[in-house]
Amino acid sequence: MGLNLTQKLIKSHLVDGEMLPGSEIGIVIDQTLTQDSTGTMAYLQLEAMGIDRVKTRLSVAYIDHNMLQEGFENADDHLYIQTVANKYGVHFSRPGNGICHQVHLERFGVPGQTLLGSDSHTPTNGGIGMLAIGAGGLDVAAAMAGQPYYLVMPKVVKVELAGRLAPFVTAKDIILELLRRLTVKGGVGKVFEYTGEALADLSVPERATITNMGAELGATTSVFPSDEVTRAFLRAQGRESAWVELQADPEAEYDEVVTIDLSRLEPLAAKPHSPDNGEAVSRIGRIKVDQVCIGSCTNSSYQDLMKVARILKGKTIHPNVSLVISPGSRQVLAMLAANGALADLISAGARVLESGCGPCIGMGQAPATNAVSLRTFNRNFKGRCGTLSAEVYLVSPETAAASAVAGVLTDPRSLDVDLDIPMPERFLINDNMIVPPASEPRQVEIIRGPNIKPFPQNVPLGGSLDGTVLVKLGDNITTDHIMPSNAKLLPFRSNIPYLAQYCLTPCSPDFPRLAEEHGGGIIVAGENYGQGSSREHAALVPLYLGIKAVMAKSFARIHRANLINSGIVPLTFTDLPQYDTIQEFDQLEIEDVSAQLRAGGDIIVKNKAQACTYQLRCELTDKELAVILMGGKINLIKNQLREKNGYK
Ligand code: MIC
Ligand code: SF4
Repeated sequence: MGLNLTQKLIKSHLVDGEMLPGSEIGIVIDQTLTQDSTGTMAYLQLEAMGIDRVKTRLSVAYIDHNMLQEGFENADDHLYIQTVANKYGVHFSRPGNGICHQVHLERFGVPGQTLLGSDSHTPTNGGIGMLAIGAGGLDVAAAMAGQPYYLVMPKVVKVELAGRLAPFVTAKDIILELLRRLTVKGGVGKVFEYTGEALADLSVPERATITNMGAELGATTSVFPSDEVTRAFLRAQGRESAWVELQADPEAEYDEVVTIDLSRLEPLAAKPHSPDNGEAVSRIGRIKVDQVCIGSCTNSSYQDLMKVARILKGKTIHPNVSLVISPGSRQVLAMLAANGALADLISAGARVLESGCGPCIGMGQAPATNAVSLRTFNRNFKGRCGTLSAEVYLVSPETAAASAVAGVLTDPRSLDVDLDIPMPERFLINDNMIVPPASEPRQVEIIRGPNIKPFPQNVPLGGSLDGTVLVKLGDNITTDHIMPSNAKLLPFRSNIPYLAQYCLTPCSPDFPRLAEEHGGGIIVAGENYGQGSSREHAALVPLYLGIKAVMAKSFARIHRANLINSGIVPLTFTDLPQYDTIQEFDQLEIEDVSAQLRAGGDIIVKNKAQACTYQLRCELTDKELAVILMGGKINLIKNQLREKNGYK
């Protein structure tokens, strides 16, 4: 039997377990990336692990999220990350150099290698044939310390791309179509592997748009083969030597197959407030648009922005539209500046920001009250843009640019402009904003400003677990709900006590106060709890507030791992009436919780308020069980190190 590409990539890195879907496997991690909003925690945790130097082939720390420097906080975080990276053997990509995923694709990604990143869009580098997975900061820190990464062997979905895209229909429309069909939880436990005759037509940045937004399916990752298109991209980046050919065996088997006929696609938009809420632009109609944002790790490559510049050249944006452009990397921005396209954007009225995440994570450019904002980004969760009443639509750069001129949502197929932008023979290469690690680590002093606070740590799981249901939530709660991020809160990513005042407030404004009054408690939720970002703050902050367990219909992959890493028990309802009957403020108790978890069967939860019991599940692998019993991964790692070093 032949292997598919995912199996090949896993097999060549497998150090533990068997490649049977659903069973736990451990893989070696070649490369890691962190960004600043998750990075401070990851490096604090790395420091706590007591190693001298990272053990990976390559680790890079990016600064791209917290770029507004309203006070000392973000600058302090940058300095901490720069110095800790320098000391521990990590490359440092300075603020302004670009968004982690885009820069990594340009300058560091290597087909066939594994990449673990403390950001949910790490799969972007699957666009060049990497096995690139997003994880919580602690898992990334453990990988930097040389530990394998453990995950459940995913199912592999073959996505067959047939036919050709019509003019003005784009890679963004392909992934919006997949999301429309499969929903934001359709990819949980799966890897999406792209094949088919259309591959030859898709450039690396287009592939990366698709693998990037595969995160919104809840997928473990997405991957494209490494072929001549990949080789040409790496050659143009001066890195052809990194290229290897990689593809599935001809007789490879897959768990599922999805076929998309590209010739039948038309420009799509994901309507508010979910990336899977896609509909044809032509059907939504010419709604009035107030803001257009172009950029993010999904759609801000050189070719994307060149197309936008072509559409805008010689025109002026509509007087009622604010157009904001955040280029994906300094390479992209420098090339637009060198060839004059930047002048076309500026002349048309674009507000050009520095290279970074910017408005995508609510770092500025919050739209007006009730505004309609079109964005080329990947997430349109309610409130993420910084304005609760705003309506955010996710679209391609072509749709965004056409609409910025017209002032209404516009199908780009109405444009009369040549958008054939070939990939450059040679990108403008300048790595002078990437600081290599120090050769004399001992001389590097780690600088910690007052914003860097210690992270909360749990205690080993006791005999019984009891608590009050502090909140009962519905389906698809995102980590943006659990731990909101915006220009006001992002500066406090190293300050868990401060962030705790905002935990779950978009759903339940009193949640932090209730948690404090009840001395912690239990969260109840519906399907796909914790979808979206990898931020482990969505677990660390509840831990700080005394949350002991989350009971949900189902969990998103990264958030579930983050809960376990923090020693918070993730329990799953086995039937819906259980969820229906449970009420806020019910008193719950799980007797002998450690013994019940060890036994691995149903977990009996007593509802003391309603004098009834429920059977929930907590399917943990052996590794996860060990972490939960120890009260979190840091405790377990410290314990292992203590045993290794022979002291008690
Ligand atoms: C996001 O897009 O939500 C983020 C900000 O990049 C997050 C990371 C974070 O919360 O810091 C992600 O996707 O993991
Ligand atoms: Fe940054 Fe947005 Fe990409 Fe997250 S999704 S890494 S915030 S650009």
